Amino acid sequence: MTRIDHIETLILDIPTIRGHVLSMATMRVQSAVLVRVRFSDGSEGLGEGTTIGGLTYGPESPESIRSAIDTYIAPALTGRDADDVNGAIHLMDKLVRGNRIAKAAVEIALWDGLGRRLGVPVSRLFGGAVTERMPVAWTLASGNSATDIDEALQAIEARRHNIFKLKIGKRSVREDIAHVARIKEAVGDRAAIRVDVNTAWSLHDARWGLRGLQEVGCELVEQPVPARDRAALAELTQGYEIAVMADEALNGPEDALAVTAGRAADVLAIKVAQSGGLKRASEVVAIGQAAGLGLYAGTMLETGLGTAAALQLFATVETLRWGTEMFGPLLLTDEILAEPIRYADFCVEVPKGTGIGVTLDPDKVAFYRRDGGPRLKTVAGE
Ligand code: MUC
Ligand code: MG
Repeated sequence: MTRIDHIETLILDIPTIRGHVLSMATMRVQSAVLVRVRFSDGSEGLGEGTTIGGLTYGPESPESIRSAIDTYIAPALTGRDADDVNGAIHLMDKLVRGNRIAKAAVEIALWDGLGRRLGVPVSRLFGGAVTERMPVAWTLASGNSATDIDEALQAIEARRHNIFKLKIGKRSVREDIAHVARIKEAVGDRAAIRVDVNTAWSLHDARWGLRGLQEVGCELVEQPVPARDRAALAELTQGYEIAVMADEALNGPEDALAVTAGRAADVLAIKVAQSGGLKRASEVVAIGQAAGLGLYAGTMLETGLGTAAALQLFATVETLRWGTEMFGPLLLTDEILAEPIRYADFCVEVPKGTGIGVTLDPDKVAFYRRDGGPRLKTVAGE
């Protein structure tokens, strides 16, 4: 029997190509937690658990993800059967409450190791890929309409993206609607425009906001109101034509069940990290499918590693009608994979190869690891 021998973690701090202005924080650095699992037969598995904007987005930080793994998860899993990924998932759920991103990072590394040992991609472990490429959105979040328009037009021209998610919620509703209108007017019918409010609006703001957004041709609004307020999400979903997508409200299958039962979204943004791993994300997919909701593959702005893992799962989903936002590596100033994920013709390509299908560039990992040099300053809540 192959056993789990050793689990190690590190944090990488990689600058972003520009300030990424969200309603709750401005990101200038992305901090990714990488996991390497070594197995008794000499094989290895890699995983990633990443969040956004320190603790401004959700309850886990890069530091808490790392310490949950080092202190609680790694000792519990060491010595266990390497191929028993389901057993590891159950044990993590039993021993560790919450901490979904930490669990996801380890679980991805276990699937990666299993795929490599079997000589198959992780998509095969989830029933097989139904596609090799998926539409990929880009997030316009420079904080400035003119810069966002330039970015959008360049992406359309390069045939890289024709779906844009605008980050709003930091300014007044009126200013945000004017910003969305300017961008929609500039791109016309060449691109779809969606927005993400990252929970910044009250229900009252959101009533005005959704009416304004649908009038200016925005097709979808993501998480306009706080995550816990499912009743407000339900009212908005049922009261407006514009599609309402749940993101922060969705932390795993239990939330997916509550959101669908409460008719509190038209679309589910499924994030591997937020769901608690590939398996739990696949359960969210199944609940969304059974409820007849729209499905969208969301990101936590992971590096190529976490992005590749997510692509392995989402490639197995026939009903990803709203596409993906698997663009994390493109927001970073540097590539940590030996072979980057490919983007072409408005799509992201699923990496080929065994496991999650990617390998790291060791020099880049050495360069960006936090404990190997001075910590880059993360700007949050600006
Ligand atoms: C989020 O809330 O969806 C995803 C894309 C992006 O730009 O930010 C993330 C977070
Ligand atoms: Mg979101």
